[in-house]
Formats: sequence, structure tokens, C-alpha cells
Amino acid sequence: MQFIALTALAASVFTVPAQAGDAKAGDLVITQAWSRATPNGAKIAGGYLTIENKGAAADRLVGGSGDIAGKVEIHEMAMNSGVMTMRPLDKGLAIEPGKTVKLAPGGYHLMLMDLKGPFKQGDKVPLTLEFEKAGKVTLSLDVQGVGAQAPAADAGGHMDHSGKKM
Ligand SMILES: [Cu+2]
Repeated sequence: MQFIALTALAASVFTVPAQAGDAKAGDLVITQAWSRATPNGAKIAGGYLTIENKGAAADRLVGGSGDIAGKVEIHEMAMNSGVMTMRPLDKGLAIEPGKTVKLAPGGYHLMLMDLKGPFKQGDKVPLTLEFEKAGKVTLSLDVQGVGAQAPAADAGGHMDHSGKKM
């Protein structure tokens, strides 16, 4: 009995994240999760974060969800015939073992769509990410100012990359 109690205690101690704001899911460590304040009436926002895979097997970011958005997609931004475009990654984003993948303006990002309300600077927006192997992990996006590392194409490029109105 004593042994079992101690084991349980040890396990709970080791699952506490090292730093406030960081999140862990299995062998994945997620840091620097952030977003930007949304302009008036905006229905979309980008989500950015760093994912490190400390394990020996590949994993895959396959989706996300949150009360603040009707839909969360994983997008890739790329130059296409001189035009900055975005496309959803239907199969998700691979996180190779030993590698760190950064979601940042101008590259991979989370697309939070059908926002239920504005993001204001200083907000912490709760979001759940889903990984193929590590499962679900909840974290919060630190909302920065409107112009924080904002690529000009971000908001404007969204109406047509999927062919859908949002
Ligand atoms: Cu996008």
C-alpha cells in the first residue's frame, strides 16, 4: 500500500510543467503559444506555438478546438506564383522525433475561424490541440498586440484560399 501511494505521488510531481504557459502531451513539449488581437469584426485569427518532440517516435498535430472558435484548422502559408496563399493541411503537421516545429506568421499556423468574440491584447485564449499519438492537450494562447509579427497577407489571404466565405 505504501509503495503504491508513493508511486502515484511521484508520477503527479513529474507531470507538472516546468514553466507556466508551457504544456506537455506525452513526449511533446509545447511552448510560446500566442495569437494576436483581432481587428473589429474579424472572424479569424492565427495561432502560433512551438512544439518539441523529445520522444523517439514521430507524432502529428491533427487538429484543435476551443470554445472561442467554431473551427480550428492547421494551415501552411506559402508563395504561389508570387502570391502569398494559405492552405489547410488535411493530414495535419508531422512532428518528427528530436525535432522542434515552429508555427509562426508566414509559415505553419493554426487558423481559428468563426470566432465567437474579439481577442484583446493580454487575453489568454484556451485552446485544445489534438495529436495523433499524444492525444489532446489544453493550453492558452497569449494574445499580443494587433501588429505583432503580422504578415500583411494574413487577414486578406483568407477569403479565397479555401474557396469558402467565412
Ligand atoms: Cu490560415
